[in-house]
This record gives sequence, structure tokens and C-alpha cells, in this order.
Amino acid sequence: MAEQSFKMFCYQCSQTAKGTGCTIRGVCGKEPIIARLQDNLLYAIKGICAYLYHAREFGVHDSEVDAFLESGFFATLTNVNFDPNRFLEFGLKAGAMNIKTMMMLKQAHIKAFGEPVPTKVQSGTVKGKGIIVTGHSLKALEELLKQSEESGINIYTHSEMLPAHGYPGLKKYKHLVGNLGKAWYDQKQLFAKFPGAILGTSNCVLLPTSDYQDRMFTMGVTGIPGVKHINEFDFKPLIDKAKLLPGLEDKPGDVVLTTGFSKSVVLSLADKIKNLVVSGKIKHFFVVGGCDTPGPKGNYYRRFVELLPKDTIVITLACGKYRINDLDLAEIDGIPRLIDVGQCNDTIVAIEIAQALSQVFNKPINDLPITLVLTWMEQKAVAILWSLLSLELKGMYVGPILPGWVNEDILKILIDKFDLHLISEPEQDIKQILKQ
Ligand code: SF4
Ligand code: SF3
Repeated sequence: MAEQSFKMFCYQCSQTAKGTGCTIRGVCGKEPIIARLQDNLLYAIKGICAYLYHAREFGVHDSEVDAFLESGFFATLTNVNFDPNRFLEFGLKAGAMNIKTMMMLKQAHIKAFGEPVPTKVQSGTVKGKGIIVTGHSLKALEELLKQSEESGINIYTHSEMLPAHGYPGLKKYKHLVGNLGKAWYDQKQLFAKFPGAILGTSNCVLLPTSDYQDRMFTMGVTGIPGVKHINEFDFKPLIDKAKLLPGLEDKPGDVVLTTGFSKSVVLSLADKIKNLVVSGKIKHFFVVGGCDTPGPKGNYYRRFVELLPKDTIVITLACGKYRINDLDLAEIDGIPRLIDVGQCNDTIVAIEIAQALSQVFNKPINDLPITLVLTWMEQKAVAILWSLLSLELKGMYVGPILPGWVNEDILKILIDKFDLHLISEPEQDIKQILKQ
């Protein structure tokens, strides 16, 4: 990447004396691009660490990833690296290491629970006492399911826990009864109404209201002031609390969600998909999902999917899926038009499906009729974006807002090098992608 592609940028001055990185951010009049690229790397590293943490819960880790984390963190020290191009290289390396990490976590999930199978998930409540589990830790959910099996308490998932229902080793528990609510940010309203106990296993937890603070528990690195903490996967305090709380009513939900599409399930359909593409019945594949951002700007993703022609397939993942997973998109000759492959870390499944389609059609991924339309919000999404860029995927659409570390210069590079697009209006973007 040519150095001159950056405009005048600041050299992290040693006079700031404010610790790691510039905390002044351009007050000196210079564009703090090094500080912004440091932020990007730190966010990507935080995202990788979140997935690594969950992998380690299953006893797996990787020395190459660990070594990268050391060098990546080191590179963000004051006065150690002034070269913006080096930071872009670090971003791409972070992406590659995140792919390795997501793969490691996926393999750990499959080893522990089997490969997911398409599964219908109820969105209502069942009569009886209940515990709702949010976050990403499938290990925590499994331990809770084991420890509560004879308790008569029903277990519900929330947000990024929904894909748990697709794993044979988790869906076998009869008291895993459904999923309540949508993406992470509905938890204050949802948990206030949920009469049972609540477990937060990872990000994204919010500070609880007084309505439910005394019914909430955290575990692992998750912690909230005034909320009880579970140690060493010992869920007895949580189960005991749920036993004392009022039960839920029998109240079926309005929609039944489907999750659990694995690489194997999709690849078992590869010949059929190929024939449908060749015969023109499937024109385009979209990956629509990511870390959802609260607010009306995220309505873009629902509108986008609603407007797609019926000869398109949508693969979805992460909590951004809740913008669209209640839509009935029907099927194309038996192939569902909406395919939920799982959590944000299951981006690796979408990547593997794209790589498999690349082999089936004997074309590079960038030449396939596949477009990624992603929503991003926080650190894991940054790690995933760099993962996709490290694969040299071109033409992705991202939104609904730009992360704080992106400035005009950095955006220009992402656009020039990776043909990255910011979302505009759904109609316009669909027209541009499908060249209608
Ligand atoms: Fe120094 Fe910060 Fe100004 Fe860069 S933006 S020159 S680090 S004060
Ligand atoms: Fe992201 Fe919280 Fe939803 Fe895992 S991590 S997806 S926002």
C-alpha cells in the first residue's frame, strides 16, 4: 500500500505525556491518524480476545494467535510505530488471526455439541419457573442446562444465544424451551418483564434497572456493580434464585424462528444450489447481519431484505439477524431463502460456505454473485470486518454508522483498496448491486 495514500498525518508526539496513544486527538491541529489506527487495532484485538476467551472455555487456544496479540498490543505503545501502513498490515493480520480464532471456536462448539441442524425455536413462554441466558458462552449454557435438568426450571435464550438451539448436544435438553426478545439492546424492557432469573455470559450486557437487578447474575469476565457473580460455572445460586421467583405463563409467541444452518447442511445442498443458479432460479446471495446498532438507522437492513427479488438467498448471522429473522421469505425449490448460520463468531461458517461455492462454481469469491451487507457496532464487528478484508473480499456494504476511528483518509483507503461501500438507501443499493 502506497504511503502517499495518506494525507499529512500526525506523528504521535512524545510531548503529550498522556500515556499510550494520543488523548488529544487533533486538538493540536493535526489529524491524529496514528491514534485512530491504534484504536482500530485495539478494537480488533478486543474482538479477537472475546472469541479466544470462549474458545479457552472449551480448553483450546493457539500460540500463533497469542503471539500476534502480544505484537499487536506492543504496536500500540506510544512512540513505537509511526507508520500508518504498518497499522493497516496489523489490521489485516488481526483479521487473519480472527479467522483462525473463529474457526477454533467453531470446531470447539462442534466437538462439544455436534454440528448444528436447522431447528425451529419458539418465541413465547411456557408455564413454569424460568431462567433467561444472554451473551455468547455456549459452554455456560451447557453447564446451566446440565445443572438445572432436574430442577423443573425452563431455560430461555436471548439475543446471541439463539443459535444454541441448533446444536444437537444442547437441543437435547427438553427444558431449553425457547428464545425471548431480539438483539442485545432490548434487554432492559425484556428482562424487566421476565419474572425469572437472568444470566449474562458475555457482552453485550447493559446496566440493569432496579426492576431486575436482584434477579440478574453475571459470570466470567462479565460484571455489573450490584449484580451477583457466578464462579467456576457453579450455577446453584442462579437456580436457587429462580426457584424462589414467580413462574411464567403459557403464552405462545407470534413467530417461530429457524436457526442452525451449518456448513454441512448448506453443502449437502450444493449440487441443488448449483443447478438453481445455472437455471437462473437463484440470481444472487446476500450475507445480511452483524452486530446490530440500536435506532431507526438499522431499519435499513429489514427494508433491504424486504425489497430483495424473490430469486435471492439471504444468509444471516449475529444479533443483526433480529432485524429480519421474523420475515417469511419462503423457499426456492426447497432451499430456504433465509439461512441463519449462528452467532457473530459463526461468520466463519458464512466464509466457509462462500469458499465452498467458489469451488463449486470454479470462480474466485469476488466473481460470485455474493454481496455482504453488514451492520457493525463494536469490537467484535471490527475484528470481523478485518477478517473479511484479510480475505480480500471486495464490494462489501457496511453501516449504519461509521466507527469513531474511521476518518476521511482511512475510509478512502478502505474504499479504494477494498471497494467498501457505505450503505445508502436500500432501493439504491439493491439496484447498484444487482445492476438493475
Ligand atoms: Fe501529537 Fe496528538 Fe497532535 Fe498527533 S494529534 S501530533 S499525537 S497532539
Ligand atoms: Fe455483536 Fe454484541 Fe450483537 Fe455477537 S457482540 S453480535 S452486538
